[in-house]
Amino acid sequence: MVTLRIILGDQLSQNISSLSDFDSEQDHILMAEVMAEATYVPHHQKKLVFVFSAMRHFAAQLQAQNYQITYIKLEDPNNSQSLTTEVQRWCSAYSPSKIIITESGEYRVQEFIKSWQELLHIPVEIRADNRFLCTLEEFMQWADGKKQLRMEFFYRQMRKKHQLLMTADGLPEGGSWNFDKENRKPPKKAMSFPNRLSFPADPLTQEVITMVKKRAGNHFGDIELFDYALTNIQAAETFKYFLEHCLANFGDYQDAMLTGEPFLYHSVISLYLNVGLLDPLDCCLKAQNAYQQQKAPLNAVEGFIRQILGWREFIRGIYWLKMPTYKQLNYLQAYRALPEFYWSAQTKMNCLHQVILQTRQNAYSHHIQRLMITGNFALLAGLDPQEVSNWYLAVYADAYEWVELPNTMGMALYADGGIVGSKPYAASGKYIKRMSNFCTDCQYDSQETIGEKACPFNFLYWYFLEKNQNLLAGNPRMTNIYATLKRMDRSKIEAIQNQANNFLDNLNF
Ligand code: FAD
Ligand code: DLZ
Ligand code: SF4
Repeated sequence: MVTLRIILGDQLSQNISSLSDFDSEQDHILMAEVMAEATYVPHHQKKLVFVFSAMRHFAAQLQAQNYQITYIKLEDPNNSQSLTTEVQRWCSAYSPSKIIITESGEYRVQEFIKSWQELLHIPVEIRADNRFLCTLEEFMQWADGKKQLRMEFFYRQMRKKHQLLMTADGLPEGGSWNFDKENRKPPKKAMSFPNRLSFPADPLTQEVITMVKKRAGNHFGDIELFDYALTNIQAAETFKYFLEHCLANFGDYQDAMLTGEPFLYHSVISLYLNVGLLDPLDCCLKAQNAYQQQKAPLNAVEGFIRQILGWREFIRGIYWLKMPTYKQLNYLQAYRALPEFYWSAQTKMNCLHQVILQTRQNAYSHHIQRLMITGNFALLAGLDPQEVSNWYLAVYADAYEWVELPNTMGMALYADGGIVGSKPYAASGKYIKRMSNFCTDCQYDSQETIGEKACPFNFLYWYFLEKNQNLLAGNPRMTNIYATLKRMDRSKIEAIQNQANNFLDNLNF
């Protein structure tokens, strides 16, 4: 009797739990490209090319090793365009005795997978996703009974569990768990960055590009110049290049932002990690090795490992701990519609213009651009968290709800009231001026708070603090800033409010 193994578009790893005991005599794999997954948010065209082409490359790799596999292309005439009905169609034709699948990364998908057993009258075994460094049970146990969940303490536990950057005495390498204060340097005047590896589209990818243009050509994003890695081998080459050419400077300039330099020293591997083309533990071990061989300093290596071992795992744990209600949270009662310029990039605010332009070109922007430019603006302007979340889910090649949602709702918008972060990441134009060169070419003046040339981040910053003081002033981490607001002249506050209201009423003009 046949066992059907299902592989989803972000499960492209041969070591995944659903394939662990594959029996080449009996078992069969099903993979399906479906419009339902391509359009539940209007994914960036490059993201669609990446997912579909990586799926096809993975299927070809399995076929070359004689795995029995059915691969449904988006344009197959019988494709019903939904995952559930494609599984149903295969089961009606071949009557498998059992279905095996690895749990989905998204609550939405996991819910319909759970319905299959009853719907299809076939046993469905849903296996834990073995591509993470912390199991969900382990995270739930860690979180149980804690008043506050803080990434830093979770991260220390993960460091000990995986023996990463630990001395033989069980202490953190270099005497400290976290070297963040040595990172976060502003960009220097003349900086040069290593070129990136480029993988020009092969015929298989060309076919996918043509298909995506036809089926989703109205979605956001440039499709031309697609050159992301599409196989585990190419992704490993990309990561090796990062280790050799970027890691040493990663820590220092992690938060810097520059016009025309979307990648700086970042790894640009999240899209590969999230679909299974790279393994997170392997990446951490290789980064540790670079430190041990004195190829990169501790602040860079610890900072990099913390992102993967700490933040990535913590964020996933929060998602599964708090869903489905997490998605509805709106602690700051923010209801303003997402302005049109998040799609068009047409705004006089140069920082937003540059970041949205890079997003349109690459389906990528680095963490501080997501957090302190597009996210910070959305926070200060009171944009609706669900609209903002859907935007982030659509525009980035690495976006899947398990990782996108807590980053957006929690870290960027404080819509969860402090589950992910201890205070809102609100900042004025002065921060952006210090960490980037965006302000040099802006029509606004980052030093001005009121008046025609005033930087919107400046007046929106104070407007935001004033508007939300009932919810935020009691936060001990915000005592100083509220003390400054309290000392501010009432007439200045009123001028700021007028300017902010006028600006927000005209966001789309
Ligand atoms: P690097 O800066 O080189 O970092 C290395 C790796 O660490 C990343 O590849 C990523 O896997 C991991 N990492 C770093 N920060 C985080 C974080 N906060 N959460 C989870 N993993 C992290 N990341 C996604 O993978 N998918 C998303 O949909 C996503 N949405 C985000 C939305 C917002 C509003 C914000 C503020 C952050 C979001 N992030 C998301 C986290 C982070 O911005 C990206 O992981 C990172 O920019 C990817 O670029 P990189 O691979 O060059 O990362
Ligand atoms: C993101 C995505 C897209 C665009 N298309 C497909 C698809 O056609 N078939 C598929 O199996 N998976 C796709 N995916 C990934 C799923 O949406 C993904 O499994 C969920 O987002 C869970 O993380
Ligand atoms: Fe952005 Fe203000 Fe700087 Fe302009 S002046 S780039 S709006 S921070």
